[in-house]
Amino acid sequence: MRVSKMYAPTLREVPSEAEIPSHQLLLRAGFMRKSTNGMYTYLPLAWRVIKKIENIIRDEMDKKGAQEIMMPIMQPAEIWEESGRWGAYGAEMIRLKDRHGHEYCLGPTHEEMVTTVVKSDVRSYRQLPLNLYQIQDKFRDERRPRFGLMRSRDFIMKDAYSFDRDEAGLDVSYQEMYDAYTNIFNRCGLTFRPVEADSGAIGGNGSHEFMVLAESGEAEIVYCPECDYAADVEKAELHTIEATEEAELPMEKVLTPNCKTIEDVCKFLNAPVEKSMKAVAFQSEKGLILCFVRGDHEVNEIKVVNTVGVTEVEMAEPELLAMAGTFGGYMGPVGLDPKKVIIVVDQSVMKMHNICCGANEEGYHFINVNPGRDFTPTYVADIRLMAEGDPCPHCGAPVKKARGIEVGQVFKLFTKYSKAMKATFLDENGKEQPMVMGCYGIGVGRTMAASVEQNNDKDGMIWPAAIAPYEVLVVPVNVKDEESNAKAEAIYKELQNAGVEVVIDDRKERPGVKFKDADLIGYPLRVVVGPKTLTTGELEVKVRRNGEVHMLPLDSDYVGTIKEMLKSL
Ligand code: 9G3
Repeated sequence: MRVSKMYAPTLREVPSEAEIPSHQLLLRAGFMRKSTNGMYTYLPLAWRVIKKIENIIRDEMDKKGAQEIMMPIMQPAEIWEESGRWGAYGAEMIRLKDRHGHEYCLGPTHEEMVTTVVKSDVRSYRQLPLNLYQIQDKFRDERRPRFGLMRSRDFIMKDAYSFDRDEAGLDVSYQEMYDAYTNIFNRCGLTFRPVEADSGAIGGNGSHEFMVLAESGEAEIVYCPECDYAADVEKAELHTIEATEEAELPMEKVLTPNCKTIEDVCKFLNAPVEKSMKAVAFQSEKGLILCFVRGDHEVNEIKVVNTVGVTEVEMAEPELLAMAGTFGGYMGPVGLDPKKVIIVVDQSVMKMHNICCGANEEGYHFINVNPGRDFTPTYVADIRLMAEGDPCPHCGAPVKKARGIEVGQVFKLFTKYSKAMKATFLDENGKEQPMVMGCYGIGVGRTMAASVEQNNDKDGMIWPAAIAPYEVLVVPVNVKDEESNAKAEAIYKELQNAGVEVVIDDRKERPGVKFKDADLIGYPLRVVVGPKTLTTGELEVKVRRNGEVHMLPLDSDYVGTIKEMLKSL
């Protein structure tokens, strides 16, 4: 490739909507362009990176015996009705009709499709286990697409689905994918951590997310500095906090003027915040949900969703609160009608005594509220968000928090889809059994973006050689100097013949301009050839990652040395 011919239109100014380094740099260095909100065209450099990531994925998947297929991107409504999910997703699923009026969606994921394929052809236990995967565009109509490829509407996903005879088989398939993912992200040169993840309504310890550690990550993870525990904060389980015994005092209503937060109330009443409880109100398809945690704790939305068994929750509108007989800022569980509101109380609150909380009336709180005596929850559960310093659920040491980008997820589905969609097989005894399934995803574009988040500096991107768009850039410093230019062209050809992915910057530009572009695009190695090269008899090879310069004699096996250097980059 010649830079004079390469389609990599660089930008001086990036749009202000690009908030994070990967979004900015991928636009600035001419890797991609926005097509419309949340959709991007991958230009040649990005597409080369994507293809390399895909081929690493293919290699590791194939090594585990998974087989690649390709399913249509448009999916008929019927199969989603069969699984019960046509109605479960709202506007995030984009729906369309064909000329005959038949309904479809653009595939947001392919559990229904793959289950439909497998159930019609797999009859016997002898045909299992089976793992099928594809690498394909998905579409989800995100409410707020942002961060470039991190949260786009159109995105490339590798999705794999395993089918086993029983749970023991699923455990094996799951572990194989877990190991394949570890190899894939290592080969992509990422610093990552597999963490325990929320497995939603299915429950069990059936999900891990692969998190690339980065400041800009949208996910929050907790990890233990003393043992190997690590979890998505959405999943992190907390033990009940036991309270010391205490005599129950009579409940009283007190005036608490101008107290907006629980901290204000506690200050006003001169009470410790650990003896108070605060409320968060959500609305859902099952109606209003009021959640109560200790005053200094936070509510974990995902745990609430799982406890109540709803698909999602949103912050409740004030009108809803009024209808349920409460008032924002003064919400409490005492005197609420369980027919009008679902009351979810954190397990640790149930151990507390003589609590201070809202009285469902503007300007008033109750003191000396006692669970059981003064109110009855609809659900008692762990609904607390783990905070830094909370005890590790494995060893008790204080946990730490970090941010991460979720690039992969492995997930045990068990028989959720096979039962709903009647994907069964005949076991050794001729008995019909539902297949036991797993699903495994990798965000391919997101993996590229995550690599940029982890590998950049003020001058641009720094690609690990395994996924770099090209490995080496040859820079003739003065294309008008015939002799040295001819030498640069010869070295370019030599590297090309040796199988190195090489680019020559043949433009009539000043060296400074060429070096700036080289740093921006982030070629792992830059080889400079100028008149000086011929007089000293040495090539200058610069490593993008650490700025190290190596002088390689022209009469040495410099091609071999360059290939060797690339192996460690
Ligand atoms: C939908 C819409 C959005 C969705 C889904 C369905 C997320 C949906 C979860 C998954 C799980 C796995 C295959 C590979 C591994 C992960 N958002 N999920 O099912 F209709 Cl609109 O996609 N899928």
